[in-house]
Amino acid sequence: MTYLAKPRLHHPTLTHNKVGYTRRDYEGRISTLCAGCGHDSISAAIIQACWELDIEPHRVAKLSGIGCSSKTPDYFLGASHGFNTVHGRMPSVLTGANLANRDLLYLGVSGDGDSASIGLGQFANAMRRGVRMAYIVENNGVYGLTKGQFSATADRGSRSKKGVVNNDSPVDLVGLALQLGATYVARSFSGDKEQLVPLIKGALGHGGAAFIDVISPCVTFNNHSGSTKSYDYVRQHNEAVSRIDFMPRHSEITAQYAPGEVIDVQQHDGSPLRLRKLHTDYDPTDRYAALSYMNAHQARGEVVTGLLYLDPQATDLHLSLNTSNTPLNSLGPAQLCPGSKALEKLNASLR
Ligand SMILES: Cc1ncc(C[n+]2csc(CCOP(=O)(O)OP(=O)(O)O)c2C)c(N)n1
Ligand code: SF4
Ligand SMILES: [Mg+2]
Repeated sequence: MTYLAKPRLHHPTLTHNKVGYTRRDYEGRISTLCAGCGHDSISAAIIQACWELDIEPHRVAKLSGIGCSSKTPDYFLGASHGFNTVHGRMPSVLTGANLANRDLLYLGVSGDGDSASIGLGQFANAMRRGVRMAYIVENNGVYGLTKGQFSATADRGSRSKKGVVNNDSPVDLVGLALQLGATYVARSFSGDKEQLVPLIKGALGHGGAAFIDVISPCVTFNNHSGSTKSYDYVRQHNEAVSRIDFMPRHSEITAQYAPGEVIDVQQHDGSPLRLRKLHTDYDPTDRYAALSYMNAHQARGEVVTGLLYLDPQATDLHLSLNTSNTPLNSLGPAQLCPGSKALEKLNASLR
């Protein structure tokens, strides 16, 4: 069932993007997730973002762990590189792949169990090191694949489908990403494609560690009253602090907004990004103010969404390690193994 291929035929009049692909070319196999699962909406948003950005599918590497969320890379970007790793281990495999080939765009897809429970250490270190990637957590507050146990992101006081109350404090991945040094941090909702698509585009164009926590309801195990990750709860408590407009590379920003409400930034890939502040008291360029704003609103039961923090001067792991500009997988034997004389010289410089 997991491997249902989609028919390749499609309508000949489908619009092509600048690199000659239709939206269908960014799809994958037919999803086997439950009908209505939030994760499928996130896959649709990723497809839309990559098509609109004119990304050639072979330039993307999509990596995931284990879970319903981690199955989703099979359902989008069927022509891209993919690696379904071990539970909680996606970040280290992504880091290794990124170091070997810096020319690809890295998309990490994970679940709240995958990243906040078993993979918390891996998540933390990838953020801390500034690995250049768009890291998306499809957060439903439960282990969907193993039938609905509370995950580490379940809010204290929230109830399981059978009525059991969660007494543990939640891990807030957005708060952690902010503290650990991620340079693009956002929260969104799978039911808000208008907000999510530009956030994914911004993350793909970012020059460092970009993290998006997407609340993505599990319709089978965590969509009842008493859950804080249900469609109804998030719709009623969603407090968007910002919207972003993401323009294709080299395009001119023409829209006008009230002064003081807008921040224009040039992303790593040259695409202009316009951040519209919806709350005047919110400062998305101040990491610590963002953190305390989030905590204050969270205490009131609000789900703060939007681009929460952005550092346009972001740097990444390659810069801090001073790696070669040529991807390591493209270096020839002479460069990789320059011989004993070069080794002696290097050793002498370290004495
Ligand atoms: C090492 C290891 N431990 C436990 C499991 C069992 N397991 C598979 S998926 C999963 C949780 C998935 O939860 P999450 O990441 O939130 O994804 P979701 O299914 O909710 O999208 C667990 C515990 C496993 N596959 N491997
Ligand atoms: S069990 Fe939950 S997370 Fe898994 S596919 Fe079904 S609705 Fe989605
Ligand atoms: Mg989950």
